[in-house]
Amino acid sequence: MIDLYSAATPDGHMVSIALEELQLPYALHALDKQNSEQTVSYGRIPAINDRDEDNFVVFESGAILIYLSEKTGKLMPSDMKGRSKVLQWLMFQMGGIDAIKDEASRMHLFRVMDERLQGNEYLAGDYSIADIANWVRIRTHMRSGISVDDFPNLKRWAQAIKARSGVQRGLLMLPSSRDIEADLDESMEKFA
Ligand SMILES: N[C@@H](CCC(=O)N[C@@H](CS)C(=O)NCC(=O)O)C(=O)O
Repeated sequence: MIDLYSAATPDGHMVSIALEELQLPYALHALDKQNSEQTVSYGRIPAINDRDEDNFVVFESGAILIYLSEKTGKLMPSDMKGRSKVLQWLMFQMGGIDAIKDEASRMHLFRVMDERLQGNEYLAGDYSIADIANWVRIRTHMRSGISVDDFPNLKRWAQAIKARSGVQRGLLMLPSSRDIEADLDESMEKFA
């Protein structure tokens, strides 16, 4: 059993979605992101504690996704190049999409993803932790009214991931405020 310490933030949703997609049993400790002292790792969320591995604690959302993938042998291939591709797109989120500061860099990074998704169903081979990590961020960026018509492949990919039942379950585990969810849904519809 895994303890998940998390909140309704993109990084928090990333981990609840991965746990749902992997169908791993977990106990959710839903915390307030402003007041996350009850977590197991430096007062930060998301974090997990794997009770079956001598209470092994992992923090940082990207590291948690890699850990869960390696624990289950799913959502990331084990061959060197396949694994590298997933890690490249995971790091693309951590260092790029996650850190977008202005409109020009956002447009650039969306263009990179759109080109990648032209002729590729997912970012790195089969559906993987890289798709989950990028999707939670794209979802929140869509709230800010980007010109979506320029990114047809990104649109198709975002809709396909949204439709996954594991993704929906992962979001529902940590509901955002009603206003935010309605806003996100509306943006996602416009995006379609
Ligand atoms: N890079 C981290 C970001 C995590 C993060 O910023 N967590 C915030 C809430 S969204 C937090 O725990 N803040 C409390 C603190 O740092 O003391 C990840 O991806 O897990």
